Amino acid sequence: MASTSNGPAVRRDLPPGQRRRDDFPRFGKSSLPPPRVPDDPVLAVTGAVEHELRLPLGELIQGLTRVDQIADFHCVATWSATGLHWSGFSFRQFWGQVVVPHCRPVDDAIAVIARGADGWRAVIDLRDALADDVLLADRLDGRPLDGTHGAPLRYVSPGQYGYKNVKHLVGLEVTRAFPKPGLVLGEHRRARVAFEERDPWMDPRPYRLIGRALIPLVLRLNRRSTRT
Ligand SMILES: Nc1nc2c(c(=O)[nH]1)N[C@H]1C(S)=C(S)[C@@H](COP(=O)(O)O)O[C@H]1N2
Ligand SMILES: [Mo]
Repeated sequence: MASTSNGPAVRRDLPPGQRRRDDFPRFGKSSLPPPRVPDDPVLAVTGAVEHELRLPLGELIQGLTRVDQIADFHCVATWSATGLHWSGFSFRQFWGQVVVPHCRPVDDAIAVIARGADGWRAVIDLRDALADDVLLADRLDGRPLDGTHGAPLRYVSPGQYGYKNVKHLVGLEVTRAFPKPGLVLGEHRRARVAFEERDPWMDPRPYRLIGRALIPLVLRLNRRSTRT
């Protein structure tokens, strides 16, 4: 989209099939309130590794470099929130400085299964996990993450659809195989926004229509579950 001299300074196109929202609503499958954050939150690294690790978040962030990043967020149901300011730690640095030396993943590891405290899970191809812009984020827009957006720690991968951006992150399970995705609104192995990899089987066009139709219901369920 070309900008005119009087128009906004920055005007970018969204990825295919996406529509901008002005807000950043709580979304996702969960119609339950956000999970309670324990006093001493821990991230567990398990699976195809020599040594499993349970890492208190306070320790995890020691020795890692804080990274601030502005990124857009794209839900597979076609809404996008733009210009979110995340702060946290590079997943690649975490992998290289913590997971590889301390856990020793098997040579043929291909993915990690990221789990949220609410039972959400996403399988993440290591090629995507090790991209430049993937963060373990603990802050959003200048404040600690709240229950709405994934306290205390969130996996943030702007190049992939929202469903790979696991909130309330509690576990990373290293794996040698990619589990078979579900048949109905399943999880794409890569879920790259730029290639519109919404679903492992379904064409993106019908998927867009289904996603759009579901947005009001999912918003309503999420709103109801966060009302106090
Ligand atoms: N733990 C957890 N992570 C999750 C979800 C969830 O329900 N639980 N929903 C996913 C989906 S489908 C989307 S679009 C985003 C929504 O993030 P938001 O609630 O911060 O907008 O979180 C993703 N990560
Ligand atoms: Mo989503």
